[in-house]
Amino acid sequence: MPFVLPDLTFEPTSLEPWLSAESFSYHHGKHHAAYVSKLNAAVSGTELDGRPLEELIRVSGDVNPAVFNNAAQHFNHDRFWLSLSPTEQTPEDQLLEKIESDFGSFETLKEKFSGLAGGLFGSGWVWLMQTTDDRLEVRQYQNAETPGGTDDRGLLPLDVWEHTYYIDHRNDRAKFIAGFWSHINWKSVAERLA
Ligand code: MN3
Repeated sequence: MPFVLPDLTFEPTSLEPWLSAESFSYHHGKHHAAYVSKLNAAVSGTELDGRPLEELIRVSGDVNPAVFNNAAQHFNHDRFWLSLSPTEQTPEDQLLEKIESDFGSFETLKEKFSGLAGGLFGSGWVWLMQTTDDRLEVRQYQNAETPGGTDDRGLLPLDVWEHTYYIDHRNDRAKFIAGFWSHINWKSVAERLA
């Protein structure tokens, strides 16, 4: 079964003015779609055909960049869209308790995450992670690098490639990051907790 581009779970106009329908038409409709079609082309007719996405990420890491980059970006973008919400939410219950115990407060998590997102040089991602020893951490990932296929759990990603924010915010990455906090689907993030 080839991989398919997942539908967005919200109307593409519903996150405006933070991210516009035009930006989703490119970012979801062209960038993410291209990762999926290139991934299918790279595995088609090979021994990797039909393997699960996270397995493809694991086995292709250092040896097959055409598979790794497209598989990892498919994973990253799928989780990113699912982590977005048209309405502002806040973390609750077990997730909030873990944030407060591991960062001190939700505000400290926001500062730390925003700092790493603003400071990432070049293209990449920042993720809120749950490690195998059950600690929450914020990590930077360069380019297509991903927690997908690893033993740590990626809870909340932010895409800080320029293609995410250049249509709506031009070079103002800080403004894009500030708006992220009003558009997070914390219910979906909490479902990824182990
Ligand atoms: Mn992207």
